[in-house]
Amino acid sequence: MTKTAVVTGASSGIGEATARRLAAEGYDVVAAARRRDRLDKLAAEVPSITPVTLDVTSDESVADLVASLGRCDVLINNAGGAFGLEPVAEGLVDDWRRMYEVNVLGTLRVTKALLPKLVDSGDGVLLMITSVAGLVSYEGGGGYCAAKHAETSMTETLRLELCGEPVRIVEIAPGMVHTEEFSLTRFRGDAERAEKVYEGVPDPLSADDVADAVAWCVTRPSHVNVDRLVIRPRAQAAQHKVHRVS
Ligand code: 8X3
Repeated sequence: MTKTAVVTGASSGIGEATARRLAAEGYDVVAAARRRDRLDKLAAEVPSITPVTLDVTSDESVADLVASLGRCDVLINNAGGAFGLEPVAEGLVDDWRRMYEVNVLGTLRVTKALLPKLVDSGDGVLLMITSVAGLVSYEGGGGYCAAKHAETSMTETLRLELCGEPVRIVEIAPGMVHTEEFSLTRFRGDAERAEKVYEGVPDPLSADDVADAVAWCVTRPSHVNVDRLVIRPRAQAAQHKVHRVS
């Protein structure tokens, strides 16, 4: 029996890399995201990937995802993002609302909807892609750090509440990952500002590095729960300690 893995936010970055990697590991992968054109391209390239249009902020869209699934053995809650880098004193309520909608409430919505299938699988894995922003706060991180802290807390709570059920609850908290869109989204399309984040950093993590960690976590034996895996580039010893070369 081939296991099914659902990956949210699979149209780019960590989500796309994870969908590809889990397909390579032998899963039937449901790649879910809003941008269907990108998912269709991905599915055309990788036969075991099925595209599903998903907006995690919509109850209806999440219900459609569930209805499209036969089974779900693995759920990768990856959809999310950062909007803005203003200090709290200048925080934009709309940005914060979006960050809560996508990162926190979107994750809640998808988790609630798929938990019964994960339990029914008899050996489920629910994996949250959070962030080091869920563990520490940094200037300008305001709404993103708050949202990611909420996701981290949700993960810890789920692990307690599901103790005794056949579902592992795993968190991967990445540090600096250079993807095509994360910083571009945060800076509202300002490519120069986005690239500065990674300037001079010898080797930030790539989306594939995180996908590799995901694959390792989900392929451990069923009794092994990797509670939290913090993954950073060697050049980033801590949030504010980043080695850069000029
Ligand atoms: C992204 C990592 O450091 O920009 O989740 O918050 S950071």
